[in-house]
Amino acid sequence: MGILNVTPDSFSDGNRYSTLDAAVARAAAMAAEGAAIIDVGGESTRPGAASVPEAEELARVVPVIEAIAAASDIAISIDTSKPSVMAAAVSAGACIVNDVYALRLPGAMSRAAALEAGVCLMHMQGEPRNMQEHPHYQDVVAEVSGFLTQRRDACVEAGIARDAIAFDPGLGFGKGLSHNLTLLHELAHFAALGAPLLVGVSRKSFIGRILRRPVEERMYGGLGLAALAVMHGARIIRTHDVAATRDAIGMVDAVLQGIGH
Ligand code: 9MG
Repeated sequence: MGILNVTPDSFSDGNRYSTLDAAVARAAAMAAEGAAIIDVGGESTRPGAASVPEAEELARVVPVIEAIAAASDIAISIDTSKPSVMAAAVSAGACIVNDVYALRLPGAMSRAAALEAGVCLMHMQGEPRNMQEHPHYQDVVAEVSGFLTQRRDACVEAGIARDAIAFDPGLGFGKGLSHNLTLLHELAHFAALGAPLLVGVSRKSFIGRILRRPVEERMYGGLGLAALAVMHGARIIRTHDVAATRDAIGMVDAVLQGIGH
């Protein structure tokens, strides 16, 4: 899953028309590098990020999704928590809802059910504005997996097909360093919960903390974790660095498939 952030700071001059062209070109490049899904987001979910008004989020993502869908048949996911953005994105050509709130905002679950889209349910403690202030858990693996399975039950009850749901432990979302490392160590537990497992570590700050690297130097650390994640059963890796990630996980996959045995 290639990350396509459509926020004013993501493309050089922030002008709507050049941003649209640049975003579509970036999506095409990620598809050529081997992405199977393009994850389009118009609201930052970074720690401390403020929310974006609905009209602004719609204006950022809808033209980009329409243009990508017109140019190719790659799967498009919409990274949003707002029901109206989910609906507009699916009308524009998206087929997956990637919601860091796991459809907890009012109306989100019923809207996702009506759209018949695939859904990624992600765990987050708190919200982006404050999630890294005091993350706390008694048992992070049990709490995150309990949350995900409860949200799945609620989704199925609301009419979302069980096999349309993916899980994501939400690395970096309301987690301290030791929580992130424990979740990564225990990924096989999440992979065994009966839903495709999505993992996102690309450029995240806990990589920078361990390796003492600024954001632009975290790719190799992320590749190590992507390989570990696939080794332990992850099916989707959300990344900024598609070509490098394809190669890293392609090798893990070859070993797992027993090629050469
Ligand atoms: C939007 N977004 C940012 N990081 C993410 C992650 O790790 N997983 C998912 N599903 N979405 C994310």
